[in-house]
Order: sequence, then C-alpha cells, then structure tokens
Amino acid sequence: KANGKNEAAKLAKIPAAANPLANEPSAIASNISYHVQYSPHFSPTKFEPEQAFFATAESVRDRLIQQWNETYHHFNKVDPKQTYYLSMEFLQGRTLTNAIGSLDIQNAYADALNNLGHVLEEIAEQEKDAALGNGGLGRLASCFLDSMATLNLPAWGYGLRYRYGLFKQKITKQGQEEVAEDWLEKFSPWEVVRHDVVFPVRFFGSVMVNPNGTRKWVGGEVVQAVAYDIPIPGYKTKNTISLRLWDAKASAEDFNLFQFNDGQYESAAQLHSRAQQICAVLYPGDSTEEGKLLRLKQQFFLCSASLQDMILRFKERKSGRQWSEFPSKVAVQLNDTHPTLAIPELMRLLMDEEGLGWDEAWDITTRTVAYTNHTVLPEALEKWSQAVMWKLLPRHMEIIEEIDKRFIAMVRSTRSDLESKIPSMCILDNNPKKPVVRMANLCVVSAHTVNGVAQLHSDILKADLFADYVSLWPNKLQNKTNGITPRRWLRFCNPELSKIITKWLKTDQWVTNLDLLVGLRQFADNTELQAEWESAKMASKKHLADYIWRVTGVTIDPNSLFDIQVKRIHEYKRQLLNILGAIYRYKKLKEMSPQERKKTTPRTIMIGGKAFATYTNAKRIVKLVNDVGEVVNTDPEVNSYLKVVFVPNYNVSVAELLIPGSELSQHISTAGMEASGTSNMKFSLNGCLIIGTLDGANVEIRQEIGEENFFLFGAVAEQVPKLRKEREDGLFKPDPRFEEAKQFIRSGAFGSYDYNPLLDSLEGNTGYGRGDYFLVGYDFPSYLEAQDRVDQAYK
Ligand code: B1N
Repeated sequence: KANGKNEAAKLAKIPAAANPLANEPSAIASNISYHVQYSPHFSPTKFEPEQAFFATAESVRDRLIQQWNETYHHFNKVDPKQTYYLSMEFLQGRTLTNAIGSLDIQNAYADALNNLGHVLEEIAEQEKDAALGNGGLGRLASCFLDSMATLNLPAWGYGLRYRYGLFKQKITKQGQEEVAEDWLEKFSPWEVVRHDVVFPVRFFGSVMVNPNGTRKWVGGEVVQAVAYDIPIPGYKTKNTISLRLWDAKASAEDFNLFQFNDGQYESAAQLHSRAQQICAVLYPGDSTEEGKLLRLKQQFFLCSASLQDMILRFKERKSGRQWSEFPSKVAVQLNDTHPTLAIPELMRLLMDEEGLGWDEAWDITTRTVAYTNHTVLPEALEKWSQAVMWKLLPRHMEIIEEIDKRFIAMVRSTRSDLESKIPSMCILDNNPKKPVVRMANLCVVSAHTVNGVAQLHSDILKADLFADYVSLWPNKLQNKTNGITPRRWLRFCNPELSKIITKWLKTDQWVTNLDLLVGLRQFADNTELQAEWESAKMASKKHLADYIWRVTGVTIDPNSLFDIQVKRIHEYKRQLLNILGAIYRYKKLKEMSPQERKKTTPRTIMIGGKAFATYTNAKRIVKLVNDVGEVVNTDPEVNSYLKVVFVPNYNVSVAELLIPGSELSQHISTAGMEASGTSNMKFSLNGCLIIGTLDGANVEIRQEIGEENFFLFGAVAEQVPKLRKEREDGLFKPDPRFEEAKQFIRSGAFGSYDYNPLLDSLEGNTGYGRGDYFLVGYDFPSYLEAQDRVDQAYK
C-alpha cells in the first residue's frame, strides 16, 4: 500500500527523462511525475492511488496519442475504404490495463509505479468503467473496435457521450436500487475534445420547397454536436483508431442575455438545458411522450453528426471527387435499428445539401449502409410513432414515405406473387389507431446486407422475421456469428492462464490468432499441464472469493464448484430457472442426513446482472436471488455444501474478475430467444464448462468445445411454438419437482416478500399473458438432470 504523502515528496526528486515517451521504467516514472506536477487535477501534496491513476493514465495517453496521430495521417494519405460502426451503446469498461497491454509495456509500468511507491493492479482498480451501454450489444461494439484496431483496419466507432451511462446497482432490503453513476465526475483521462469538429444538428422545423422543386429542411432548433475522441489501440501494432462520441452543446447566441439580466434565469438558458438533455442519460425512460421524443432525438443526433463527419472526410481526402465513389470509401454498419435514421439522413444530405437526384442518392445510400439485427423479441423491434417523427423530423418522414412508396411499386411490378405480403413488408404501418414506422423494415429495404449474430439466429431471421424479404433478395441475409476480443477476455483478465497457454504452445501468437489454441489438445492428458491449469484456476477462484467477500460479506469456499450466471436480468434468459434449481437443491440438502450431504458436490452459485428500472418481474427475480442467498448462506446445516450469492453491480470490470474464476456457467435461455450471447464465449475461453440450451451461439460453441464440455438440456427452438400452445391449452403436466420448488417459496421459506406475481407468471395468465411463456416448467426436469451430470463430472 502506498503512503500518499511520502510518495508526493519523493516525486519531486524524480529526474526529468531525456525522452519522456521512452518505455524504460525511469522515463515512465518521470513522465508520471511530470503529469502530477504539470497536469494537476488535485492538490499538489497528494499522490495517493487516485492521483497516481490519473497521472499514469495521462502518461499512457501521451504514448497512445503518438501512434494515434500517425494512424490518422497514414489513412488520410492512403484514403482507404473506412468502416464506420454506428452504435447507441459502447460498453468500454476500463482502459488502463488494456492500453498498456496493447502497447506491450505492462512490466515497465509496473516497475515505474513500484519505484513511485505504488502497485499497478491497485492503480488500475481506481478507474471507473465507461459504461455507455447496457449489455451484450454494447460490449460487442467495444470488442469490434478492439478487433478492428488489432487487424489494422481503418475503422471508426461513432456513439454518444452520455454523462450518466448505465446506473449503478445497489442491493437493499427492497431489492435492486438504481443510482446514477457519473463516469465523468472527475474527468476521463482518455478522451480528447476536438474543438474543430463541430456540426449543427436540427430538430423540428418544416420543409421549404424551392422554386426549382428541390426541398430544404429549415427552422426548428439547432444543437451543436462536438466530437470527443477516445483512442482505441490495436494489440502490438501501431494502428490506433478512434471512438468518436458526440456531445450536445447550444451556441452562445442561444443564451438569452436580455432575459437573464431581467432575472429570468431559467428561460434565458432554456436552449442550453435542452441541449444538455440529449446526452444526459443512456436509455431515458420511454413510458412518456417526452421520453420517447428524447430517445428519438438521441438517435438522430448520433446519425446526423456522424454522417456529416464522414461526408466531410470523404470530401477533404481528395478534392473534386465523384459522389459515385462514396460507397467505395464509406461503409456504415448499423448496430441494430437504433441508428436507422442514418438512412433517410444520408438521403437528405445527398439530395438537399449536395444536390443529387433521388436515384443517385438512393444508389449511394443502399450501397453504403448495412444492418445487423440483434433480436427477434417483438418488444425490442423499434416502431416509432409517425406523429412524433413528423414533428421532430419532417423532411425525413417525407423521404421515408417515398422509400416505402417506391418499394411497394417495385414489388408490385416485379413480384405480383408477393402482393399479399406487402402489408407486412412495407415500412409504414398505417393502422389508424397507431400509425408507426417499422425501423427494421426500413433497414432491410435500404441496406445492402443484413446479418444475424449467430447461425441459429440468422436461420430464424430467414425462416421467420424476414422470410418474405428472402424470397425478394435471396442473398441479402447473412450470418456473422458474434465474437469477443481475446485480449481483454483472456490475455489481460487472466494472466495466469495466459502464461500457461503461451508456455505450452511455445508462442503467444494465439492472442491474435485463437485457432492456435487447438495446439493444446495434444497435451490434454499431460499431468503437468493439468496441474498448472488447476493451480491457475485455483488462484483465480481465490481472487474471486476475496472480491465476493469484500462486496457482499459472504465467505465462499474456493474448493466448491463455482457456478456463475451473469447477464442482464430478463425472463427469457431464465435466471428464474437457475434460482428454482438452487431452491430445489437446498430443499433436498435439508432433507438429507449429514452422511448423505457429505457425498454431494459442494457448490457456489453466483448470479449477477442488472434489471431495467421499470421491469418489475426482473426486479422480483433479483430480490428472490438475494432472499434465497440470505437463508441458504446462514443455514449451518447446509452452507458448507451450497452458497447462493447475488453479485451486485455486474459490469465489465466485475466480469473480468468473475470469468477467470468460473468452472460452470449458465446460458439457459428459452431456445430461439437469445440471438447470440457473448459471455458464453468468454467463459469458454477461460476454461469454464457450460450448462445450456441449444440457443444462440451456444450451438456453435458446443461444436467447437465438444459435447462432453457442454451440459445440454431443454426444448429446441422448433418445439417452442407447439409447447407454448400445449401450455395455453392446459395440456402440460408439470413435473412434481417444479411444483415442489415453487411451493417452497410460497410457504415463506425465503421471507415474507410477495412472490406470488412472479410464481404466477410460471403458471397463470400474468406476465406475457400466456402462462409460462418462457417454458421454465417444461425445461425444469431436464435442467435438474443436466445439473446432476455436472455434479458427477466435477467429482
Ligand atoms: O445483442 C448481443 C447478443 O449477443 C444478445 O444475444 C442480444 O440479446 C443482444 C434494445 C437490445 N439484442 N438486442 C439488444 C439492446 C438495447 C435495446 O434498447 C435491444 N441487445 C441484444 C450482441 O449481438
């Protein structure tokens, strides 16, 4: 542990280095010391871990900026086709460890900090996660950036600089409580504001028709989008790309001095506070009209600023070039439908600002834009009210109407056999009760390529959600199974295991080429490797046990089986199946004699994840897991054989601790509902086995890791509709073990909280209104049997 005051005194004695950007520990120490003194953010006497973190980060940033600028100049000269990943979410997590690992200077930094009286790992823990996303979709965006940087690709990420990203989850007697988390509270050492990269973004207003018939969007209110860039270094390569996050700002003229001097302070700053709302929070509640409007504003703000930036870059890199070149220089990938407005906005910019005709603008737009679908859940498929859209984006609605009209005409003239499908394939749903724009349809009609995120998911898109389009455009739909970065999710989060892999493969090339891991297969029976592997796992488990004790006060036994399920809490992901299984296990343990208990496999079940603030059933599940933990963990008869822990505030940095320490992880969604999942890949990569259904990427992972490493159970996707029907028709006979587990909760075994609404959703007509829509009851017996196989295997 560092003693801040003494170290501050020592800092002044560090000599200035000849080259402060050299990577020797002495130069690094001097660079850190320079930042403490000349980039001060705290009182000069302090050099505690927090101050050390900021100064260390700034010294790393100096090194990143060097190669970042070189990358920028290089691509500016070469003028390659650039890929732009548009996403409302980026779940970056922490940066320090990743940055010094990518620059391959961990050891030098560790030494430098040691010389300054600090410990690198402790300093790294000072960093707040950049949590500008919710879950898998946002983390995927961040993993792609890491991969693209490492592959030396000319890529950019575009997102929003939310002030309050994902909330912090506190667990109280009431269950989950959401607390705003200000990741910029002090500041982020990684971002660079570009005062010269500012674009106007308009909202509301009207469409003006010029004498020559062309149209122009005018009036309304204009907000400035200011660029904040975060460097994304590739692993052991110079390529350092950008994540460009837009912040919203009103201009000085929008501040009404007259009103202010007249004492009308609030109305004087009205436009300023309206601008501030745009990037205030990730996913503002959308139960009100205001909330919906704000979300739409956010989406348009991202799309408009990003496209203006791309167009400017296209023009600046070579003057006087043809617009027809645009699709060979610009690829725009839409991360789900959230940035769909990029389609009509690109059309508008090309036609109204650049003077192109419809046909040319349409040709360019459709050759530029591609769309990734991430879900088939009907409630997640975006549909915007036409009225709200006309109000906020009148010109875009004209363009969307025209796209729709031309699409329908094209189908009618070329495919009369599809006439009956037009109402579901077209973009505008003109149902007089609630006219909406179907964003997924707009994407499929406009994008040159549409992809699902795992083979099964893409097959379902083709057979179901987008089936009619397949007959129109047989090659438009593709699969691109998700992936994860092996840097963050193995090399950096699990250095012990990484070292062993490198030793046995005699190379560390696997960090950028995971296929090389098959080389370990020939050593699978080698007892020396096994012993090393086991000791790495044990070290990670101890590390995790220590963390769990610090954040929950629960002691867990590193010799027990560590069983983890971490992901957003959602009924389709079935944390409820997991906890019902745990309850059943607890009840059986209680019924056993002490001798019988000794023969069981001791288990620690950890569940973590956040529930959306207004998702009542998800919050009930969080509460139930906590209540079960309270009873089980304090039951002296049972608690050396079973612990149930709710891991609070699950986020990227918590995942980096949990995953290396896992032995079994649960990916148990109702078949057909999890588009891919990505933590399943992270767990597998860290030598953890899976209990799971045939859903999302599980299917492909099982093929890769082998059936013996995957505890399979449950209905398959094709069975689901029939099983739901049987359930509705009262033909389903629940297994007595399922009834027993539910009854145990109802008996009050886990306290007096009213769990009836949650339990009713497993049988009655609440929840989705269709009684156990997620088939927890159907899958329960095969789940228990798979868990028995796990217990046997662990022995
Ligand atoms: O995207 C991930 C997948 O691995 C997961 O299976 C999938 O559930 C996730 C609306 C979403 N799909 N849809 C969303 C996020 C925010 C929102 O407002 C939908 N997230 C996923 C990566 O492909």
